[in-house]
Amino acid sequence: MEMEGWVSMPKVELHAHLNGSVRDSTLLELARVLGEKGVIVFSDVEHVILKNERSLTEVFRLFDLIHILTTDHKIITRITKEVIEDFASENVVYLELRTTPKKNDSIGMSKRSYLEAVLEGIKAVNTVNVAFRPHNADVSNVKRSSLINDTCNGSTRKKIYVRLLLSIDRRETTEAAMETVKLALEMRDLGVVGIDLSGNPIVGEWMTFFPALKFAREQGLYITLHCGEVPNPKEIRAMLDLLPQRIGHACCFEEEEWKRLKSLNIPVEICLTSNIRTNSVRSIEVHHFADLYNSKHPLVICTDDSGVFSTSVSKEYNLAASAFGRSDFIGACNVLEGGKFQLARNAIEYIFADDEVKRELKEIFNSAELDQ
Ligand code: 6MZ
Repeated sequence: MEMEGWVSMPKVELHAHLNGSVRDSTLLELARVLGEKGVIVFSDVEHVILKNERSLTEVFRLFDLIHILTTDHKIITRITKEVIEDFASENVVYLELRTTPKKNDSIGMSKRSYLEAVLEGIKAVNTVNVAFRPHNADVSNVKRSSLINDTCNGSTRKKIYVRLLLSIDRRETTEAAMETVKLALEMRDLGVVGIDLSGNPIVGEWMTFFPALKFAREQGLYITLHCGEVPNPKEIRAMLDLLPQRIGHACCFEEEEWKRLKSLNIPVEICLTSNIRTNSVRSIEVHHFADLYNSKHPLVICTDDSGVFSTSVSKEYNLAASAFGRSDFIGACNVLEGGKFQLARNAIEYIFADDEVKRELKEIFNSAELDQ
């Protein structure tokens, strides 16, 4: 299938970090402004933003820079709006966007006010209709009847479902992690559905985050964990024992952990470009996507950080289809099996939303397929 085919196909994105999905043009604009204010030296950061190849360590250094650029509430609102519009423009019809609520006393930012700025960004989206509140929260806010397009004032507009996951950064303390979980619980009616554990995988101890994650799980929040982005068998086993509803990456699993993952049938968020660029996986030829796909393990193709890795969901599908479709490949698999849309459609089962949303998404896929 050509690239346009992947772009026009409806898609579900379940692993996207807000600050990793910012357009380069926006980052450069923000850097220029801070350069003029003398906060940073623009020429020093320009090449860092535009660089393509990055090790995992460099990626986390880049995040520190991005966080300086996106510090205030207004900018958080702006990037949220842009990121959602960018995903919608390539026909993502359901997006779970994750972000780490940040506290910054010097500018009067609390985790709550950070999240409120994100919610403002969702409301500011104007190229597409956004359904972000769970159905049972406020029915009037959600246009339930329509498929991919909503008719608004006589004109037809696209629609995207957005749900939020709050990330705990591995640099955080137990108390900070717990604060994030409590915030998620308070903001459930506003589209916050779950908790993610992310951040530099070589930083922090599992036991620091465990109390907050356990509490989140007990309270019925969905959980997804960055798991095995670097080798750490003990942590991987502890993570699987928590029975998260999904995990991200699963790059550095040994035989034992594979068996456990497969027996638990936990869906894996696969981020091909990210894994290759950061060297978590040596090359696409040995990527575990093929093994998981061939053993029919639940998986979903995602971007991770579309800005940082200059990718898109469509590009990730294209990469999977072209790389794993090659017959000379050890782990060859036909990503188009079951029809062009099947792999993307499978992701509906793993979303953190109710059956009503799943039903609507299936209809969106069906009608798009009929239009082919
Ligand atoms: C682990 C990652 C990540 O939350 O500020 N993040 N964590 N592994 C990855 N693989 C490359 N990519 C992104 O978005 C940026 C934050 O997401 C996490 C990191 O904690 C990063 O600081 P937010 O919106």
